[in-house]
Amino acid sequence: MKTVTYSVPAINCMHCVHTIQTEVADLVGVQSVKADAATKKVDIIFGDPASEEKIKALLAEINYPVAA
Ligand SMILES: [Cu+2]
Repeated sequence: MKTVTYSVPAINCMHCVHTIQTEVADLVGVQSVKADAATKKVDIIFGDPASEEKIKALLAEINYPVAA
């Protein structure tokens, strides 16, 4: 298992939090996802077959791209 924290500036309300948590949790291999509207950060715990590339691609796809 791997833990990552991403900065996602587009998070600004509980709806964003809910969307991100629901979508990322659907990725196979993701064990936990916690988004925070105050800090605009997303904590994710995952293992195979999920990967940082897949998670970042998904976040970009749903219009919550990870800050570089
Ligand atoms: Cu929102």
